[in-house]
Amino acid sequence: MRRLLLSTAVVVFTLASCQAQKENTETVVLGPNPFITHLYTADPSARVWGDGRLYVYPSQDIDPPKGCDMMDKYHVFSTDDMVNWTDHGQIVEAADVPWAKKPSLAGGATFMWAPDCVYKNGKYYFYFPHPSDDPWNDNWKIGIAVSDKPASDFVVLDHWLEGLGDDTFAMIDPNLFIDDDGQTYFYYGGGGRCAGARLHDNMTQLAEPLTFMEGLVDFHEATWVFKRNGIYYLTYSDNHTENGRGANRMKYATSNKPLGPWTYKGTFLGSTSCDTNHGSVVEYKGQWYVFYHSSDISGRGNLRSICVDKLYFNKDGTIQMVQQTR
Ligand code: FUB
Repeated sequence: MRRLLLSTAVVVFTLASCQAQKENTETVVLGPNPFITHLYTADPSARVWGDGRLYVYPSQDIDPPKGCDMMDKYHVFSTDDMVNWTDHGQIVEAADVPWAKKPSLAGGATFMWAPDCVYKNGKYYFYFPHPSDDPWNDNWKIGIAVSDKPASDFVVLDHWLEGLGDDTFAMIDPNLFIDDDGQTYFYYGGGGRCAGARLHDNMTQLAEPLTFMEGLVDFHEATWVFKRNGIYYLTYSDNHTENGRGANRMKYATSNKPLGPWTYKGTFLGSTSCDTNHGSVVEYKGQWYVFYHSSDISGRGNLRSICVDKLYFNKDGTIQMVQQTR
């Protein structure tokens, strides 16, 4: 009898929490896009940490822009309701990077492009790409800043991520993925190339040489890896153009292993008002979201603003086309 009562209680509790999750999913009404309007932000990497908040780590386009040369001064934003966002302020800037050969970079360019952040061993690791020398596009390195907190007190390490190898052409858009067994993977994606490798548990060295990802179609940049129901997903931006200008879309591929080979699945986010596209995918409070950027505020490709929309999966795990809202 006691066991029956207990299992009844478990069923009731489970039903109640399912219901709560369903209600929560259905009642979230997102605010207007772009959702950060006081700064120009791009390349949003969204993460959910143990404090129950969702954090976004984007890059910042500095006005006036000079291509993407003058990007700098990473800020962190967070929310607990997907509507009200806190700007936690700046965490890292180019001037903090001890190994950057700044004077040699054309026109003092700061080149702080798309970052990512992960939590491991009690610390937050913030990874960012930055050129270490001229010619800048052949000499990208991945910098690391570490903190005990998700949105402040980051200290840039005096060395870049070790083990990247000699070929660092277009080594931009770092992305980190931690699998269920605790193994961390590092990926980058730029210049039409996407590579990945296991990361050492110290989070500052690759544990093996980078290998290029197989099976991606029309890959341009902006790698993002996540796992859902045992399926690994790799999302990226393509090379699509329209009317003679960039109009990149987000595509994805799936695998049963974190380093592929990958099976191409298609486009899930169409072009925005921006030449580039760069997104991240995350589940928060029972709802999946895609973060990306547009030029809806500025009308200029190098002054971008971050956006978020709901993401839906079909029963077979494929991703539905995102309805971009404004
Ligand atoms: O923001 C600079 C670069 O533009 C990023 O690294 C790319 O993904 C593209 O968004």
